[in-house]
Amino acid sequence: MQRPPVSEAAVLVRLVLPGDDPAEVDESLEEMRRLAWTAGAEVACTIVQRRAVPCPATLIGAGKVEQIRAAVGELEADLVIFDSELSPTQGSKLQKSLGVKVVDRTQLILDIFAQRARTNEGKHQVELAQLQYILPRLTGRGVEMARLGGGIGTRGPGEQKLEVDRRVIRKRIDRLRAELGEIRKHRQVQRKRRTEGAIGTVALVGYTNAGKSSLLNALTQAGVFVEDKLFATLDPTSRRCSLPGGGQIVITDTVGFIRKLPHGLVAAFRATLEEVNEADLILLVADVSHEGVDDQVSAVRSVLEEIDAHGKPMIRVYNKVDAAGEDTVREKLNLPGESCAVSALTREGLGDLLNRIERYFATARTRVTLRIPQNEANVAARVYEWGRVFERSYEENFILIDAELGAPQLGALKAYVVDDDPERGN
Ligand SMILES: Nc1nc2c(ncn2[C@@H]2O[C@H](COP(=O)(O)OP(=O)(O)OP(=O)(O)O)[C@@H](O)[C@H]2O)c(=O)[nH]1
Ligand SMILES: [Mg+2]
Repeated sequence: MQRPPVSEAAVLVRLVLPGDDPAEVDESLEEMRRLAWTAGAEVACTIVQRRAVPCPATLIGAGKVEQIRAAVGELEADLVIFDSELSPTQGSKLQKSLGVKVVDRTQLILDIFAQRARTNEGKHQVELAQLQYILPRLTGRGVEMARLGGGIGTRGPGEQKLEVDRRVIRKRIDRLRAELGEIRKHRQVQRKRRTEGAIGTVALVGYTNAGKSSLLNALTQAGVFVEDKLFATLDPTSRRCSLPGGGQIVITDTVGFIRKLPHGLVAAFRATLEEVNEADLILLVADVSHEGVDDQVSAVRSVLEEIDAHGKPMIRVYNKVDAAGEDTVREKLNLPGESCAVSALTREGLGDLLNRIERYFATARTRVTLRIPQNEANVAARVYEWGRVFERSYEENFILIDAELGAPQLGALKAYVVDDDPERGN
């Protein structure tokens, strides 16, 4: 993506509440500056307010609103960015009294996503998220719509027009959902084809800018777009990768996560994120050279929880070791759970990573023959769903299935196993 050429000047505002961790506040503000920059705005000044509770009407106090207004005038700022979620009324009140565009974190992220989307699927997902964001914020004044833009047409005042707008938007949302449903089905078919003959699938997930695409490129020569900006990747890319022992896996690069990722966005990106749900193994990629790496890992974990993928087998991959201190890397590797340190740039540690992946699939899957009574079709269906089937034959009233299964699934099907010979290989 080309960063938008017209640079807007922005004032960044943050409300700090008593429970907020100062380090987290600094990091979050720094991230907002990068998000703003990626979207095409330069933060000219940052204003922080400490308050015991948020002001219901405008989030920050009236005095602070005045101070921001003065700063906007002095700096000739085009917009004010809030490092907090604004309610619909707070947003419109602030916009009215400040006289310039007011955007919150969610809108900023949505704006970047809208600029980044290339494929039909990506564009549909972003539009769905935007419309879901706009719907509760529609007011008779129509200012809100104008500030988001996004192909829905210009707004006129009047309640009647508003109702029409709502209806049009709801219809469009239904339409997008239906189309995304179709895309999902198509994706499932593609996924099946893509993974044929592979011993497993691996998804790269992680904070935005952690180096997921760089890692995919380093492992597979995929030639995926890499950039030192946030959300370089929106659409998943899958590539085959050979393991040292000769087996092949399919690795998928996905959209990056960020803390406080808008909920609507996660829901809208369901088709894309299904690549993560469907993977056998997750590589949680983290930028170990980044100060806030632990917070970034927790943010990724919460998104994984949100999409119900947190229970999946996972290896933490600390990337960018070339740019990090040895002590930091050692400390991270000592944290509980399997982890390794790599550099997509210098290729350090990639061999170790591939060995770990190989070991996972070798220990995790066993090839067996199952003998299932023909009237227990649901059991046979489960084998297909859980494992990789090599052959199926019939013997009197039984179905014989030669398949490879993971340990937990094998446990559940133990009663049907007739031949357990891991030496047979794959
Ligand atoms: N020093 C160093 N930089 C790296 C390494 N891997 C990636 N980078 C840089 O980090 C930046 C982000 O890399 P990407 O691969 O685009 O990161 P990503 O996780 O795919 O990011 P999104 O798609 O935005 O979520 C780029 O500028 C890369 O050149 C590494 O091992 N070492
Ligand atoms: Mg990427």
